[in-house]
Amino acid sequence: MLELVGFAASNYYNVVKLALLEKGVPFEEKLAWIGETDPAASPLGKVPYLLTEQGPISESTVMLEYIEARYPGHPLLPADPYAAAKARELLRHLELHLELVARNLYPAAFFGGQVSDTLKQKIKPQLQKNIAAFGRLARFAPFVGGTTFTLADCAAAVHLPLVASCSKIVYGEDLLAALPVKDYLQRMGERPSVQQVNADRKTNTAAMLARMKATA
Ligand SMILES: N[C@@H](CCC(=O)N[C@@H](CS)C(=O)NCC(=O)O)C(=O)O
Repeated sequence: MLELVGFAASNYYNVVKLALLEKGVPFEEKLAWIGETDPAASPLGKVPYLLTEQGPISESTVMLEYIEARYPGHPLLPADPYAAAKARELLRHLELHLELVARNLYPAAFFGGQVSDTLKQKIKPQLQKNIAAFGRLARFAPFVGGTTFTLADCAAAVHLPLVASCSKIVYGEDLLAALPVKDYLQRMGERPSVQQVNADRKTNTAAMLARMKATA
C-alpha cells in the first residue's frame, strides 16, 4: 500500500492527500515532521514524499502524475491531451506563481515571524500580477479549470485559502478578492475529501504549533 509521509498541516502534503482521497486510492499516512524525514526518500528534507513498493518519490507534482498513471480509475486529468495540458497549466500556475510567491509571507502571517518591509513590498506586486494572470486562466465553472474536478482543484482547494489569508494578514486585504474564490472554496468545502483534509489539517496544525512552542 502507498504511504504518504509528512504532516497534515503541510499544504503540499494535502494536495497529494486530496488527490488520493478523490480517486479512492488506498493509502496510509505516516507522520514525519521537518527534520524527521528520510534523506534517501526526500533529498531536500521536504514533505511530503510517497513510499511505493518500488521506492520513494519526492516532489508533490511528480507524485500526482505517478498516482494518475498507476491508478487510472477516477481520472483527475482529462483524456484529451489539450484539456489535460490546460489542467496541468493551472496546477503549475497555482504552485509556482501563487503559492511559492505567497510562501514568502507565511513566517509573518502564520508563525509569528518577521518579514522585512522590503520583502513585503517586493512580494505584493508579484502576487497582484500573478493573481491577475491566474484570473485569466481560471474558470470556476464550477471547478477551477471548467466543468470537471482535476488535479488543479486539488491544488486550488488547498493553496488558495493560504494565499487569501496571508495577504489579508500581511497587507490588510485579500488579494484574491476580485476573483470568485470564496464561492469556489465553499463549493469545494462540500466535498467529503476536502472536509477530511481540512479537519486533519486543523488537528495537525494545533499539534505543530504546540511542538514549536515547546521547542522554542
Ligand atoms: N516542491 C515541493 C515543496 C514541498 C514543500 O515546500 N514542503 C514544505 C512543507 S509545506 C517543506 O517541507 N518545508 C521544509 C523545507 O523546505 O525545508 C513539493 O511540491 O513537494
